[in-house]
This record gives sequence, structure tokens and C-alpha cells, in this order.
Amino acid sequence: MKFGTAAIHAGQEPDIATGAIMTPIYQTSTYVQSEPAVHKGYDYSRAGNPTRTALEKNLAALEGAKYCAAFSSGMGAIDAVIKLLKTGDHVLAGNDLYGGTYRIFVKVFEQFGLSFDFIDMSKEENVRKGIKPDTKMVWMETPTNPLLRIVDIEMIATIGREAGALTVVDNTFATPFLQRPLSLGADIVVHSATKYVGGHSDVILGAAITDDDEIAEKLYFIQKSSGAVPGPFDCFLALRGTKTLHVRMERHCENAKKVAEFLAAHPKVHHVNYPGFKFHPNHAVAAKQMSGFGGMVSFTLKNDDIDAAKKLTTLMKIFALAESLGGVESLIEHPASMTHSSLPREVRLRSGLEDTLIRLSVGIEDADDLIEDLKQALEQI
Ligand code: P1T
Repeated sequence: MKFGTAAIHAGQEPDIATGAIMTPIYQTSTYVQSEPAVHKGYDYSRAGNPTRTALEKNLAALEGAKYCAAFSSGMGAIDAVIKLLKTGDHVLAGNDLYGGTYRIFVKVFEQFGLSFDFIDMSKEENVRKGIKPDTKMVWMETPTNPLLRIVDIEMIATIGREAGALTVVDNTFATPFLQRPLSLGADIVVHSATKYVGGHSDVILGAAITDDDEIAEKLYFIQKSSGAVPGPFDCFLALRGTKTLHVRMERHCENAKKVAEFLAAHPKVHHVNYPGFKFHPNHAVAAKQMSGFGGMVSFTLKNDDIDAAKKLTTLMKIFALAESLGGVESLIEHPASMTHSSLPREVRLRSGLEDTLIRLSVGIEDADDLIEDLKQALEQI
């Protein structure tokens, strides 16, 4: 089944009881049993719920995998994946990650005796040097949030495998429509399905996806034991989102390209991060492992002034000033004071995340209007 067909049909059967074409919202906490421990596959909704099952099957199919465990947020999924490890284990992670991912690693899991190193993963020798005898997981985002660097999944997964470490890819920015990390050798994919998968800024949801029987069994165990599960209505909303993922992503990619080109040619703009540009340092890797360059763009101003950067975010008429990304509507934000404020400033600067960086989530509105909006705001600073 091709992607667009799977997006609409995978995991979704007409309702057995009524024939309803849409998966019902099974808004129930428990299920009646005919005898103790005899039931129709579901006993309690923390352990399983049919609406959640439909979403999990759908997301697994889109990533080309057998298994998906859905969580109540992207952070819930990340939390569950890290719980595959034990005290003393080391995680080698990219140095350009969503601020919340850095925060849970350092502020939560270091307390439990896990250790983390954050490195520039674009260079093979860095990754090889970063592996320690107790490295059990290699963690990457690609494209990265918010600098849109690209990490070579196949290269990292090979190094991870040789070291006996699991390779995890946060595929939130690319989505399975543009990039399938498991087919490139990764062991686990995580998503903030809050973003492109849901696609309408109306749900917080996460997923961890794998093709490995043993990892899946452990993830389902953690899912039901820790209990960060999404409610049935949220699963329904995410399922409704996946049905149009392929169509939305095409427009996100088209619009982001136009916006990035406009910004790159603007006299007040210093540097534009967009993996679709030939001069992007990781363009060749992006072209190799992605089928499009995504809907995210970040940039700095020539006027290296944090106040000007912040002011710009308030002057937009269509782009909304808000955290998050991946919805149909365009968003603008200032990572240093918003999504990445949990990173100490020196850590941010070391990884190249400047105080003046502005991030755009380019929506699927008319690109001319988006460009006009950026133009009028840039004129005012
Ligand atoms: O917000 P939540 O669904 O818990 O997902 C966390 C998360 C995980 N991974 C990546 C790459 C992310 O970007 C996020 C959340 N990011 C934002 C809210 C943001 O504005 O960048």
C-alpha cells in the first residue's frame, strides 16, 4: 500500500457494530468481562483502547513498522524510550535538540544515574569518538530543532549497531512522509504527533515506533506501567490528522521553499537555515534521506540585535507568535526565550543557537500572503 492510501486506511476498519466508516471514539475506561480475565481483547483503557489501537496501527504502517505505542505527548514517548535504559547507561545525543528533550535528559534522567553527552552529529568522527563502553543509546533529531541541521541516519545507525547501542530518531520535523528512519537502520522512531501528524494544533500526543519485537514488548510494558497514555478523543483527532498528512506535507514543503528563498534574498536577513538550499552544509545528506525538505525555516537578522528579533515576531499579521509547529497555520517564535529557554545560554551558543534566531513553522496558507506578511514586518524593524 502506498503512503497516501495507508494514511487514510491503515489500521482502520469500518466499526464492527455499526459499519461507521470513522473509527469510533471508544470513550471508556474499562470493558465488561464474561468471566474473570475473559474479554474481547481489552480489559482497561490504560493498557489498551480500540481508538488508540487504530491510531497505533496507522502510525506503525506509515513508518513501515510493526509496532507503535502512543503516548499522551511527545515528551511522554521520549520518557518511555529512555526508560528502556538502566542506571549507569550512557546516551550519546545530538547537540541541537528540542529544549524539552534536553531538559528531561539532564534534569530528570541524570538524577537516576543515566549520563548524556551532546555532540555535533553531522561529523562521523565526532560520533565514533563520543561512543563509550557504556553507551546504550544514540539519540538524534533530524532535521534538528531549531537549526534544521541534518544528521545522516544510516551512518549513525551503523555506528550505533557496531557499539551495541539502540539508535533513536525523533522524526517529528520530517514525518514519515518525508523520511523513514527505520528503513535506514534506526531501531526506534519517536514523534511529537502534536505537530505535523496531528496537523491542526488541537492535540498533544506522542508515539514511539519500532519493528523490533523485543523493544516493542518493553515499550508496551512501560506504556501501561507508567501510564502516559492518550485519551480516545485525542487519538481520534490524531487519526483524523494522519489522513491528510501527505497532502499537507506537500504544501508545507512548497511554501517553506518559497519563504526560505524570499528570506535569503532579503537585505535585512543574515542567514537562513533551510535544508533545501544547495549551500546548506548538510544538503547532500538531506537529499539522500528525505523526499522533501520540510516546512520549517529559521533565520537570523543582519542587525544582530535580540530586541529587533523579538520585535519582528510581534509584527506579523498572519504568522502567529506561538510555540509548537506543524499545524496548518503558520507560526513564528523566538527559540532562545521560548522553546529552547530551558537550555543554559552557554549550551545554546555552543551548539550555534544564537539569541537572535527566529523560527518559522510555515503553514499551508497561500505562500504569497505569508511572504507579504514577512515583508511588511521586516520593513518595520
Ligand atoms: O510537545 P510534545 O508533544 O510533548 O513534544 C515534544 C517534542 C519532541 N520532539 C520535538 C522535535 C519537538 O519539537 C517537541 C515539541 N516541540 C515544541 C513544542 C516546539 O515548539 O519546538
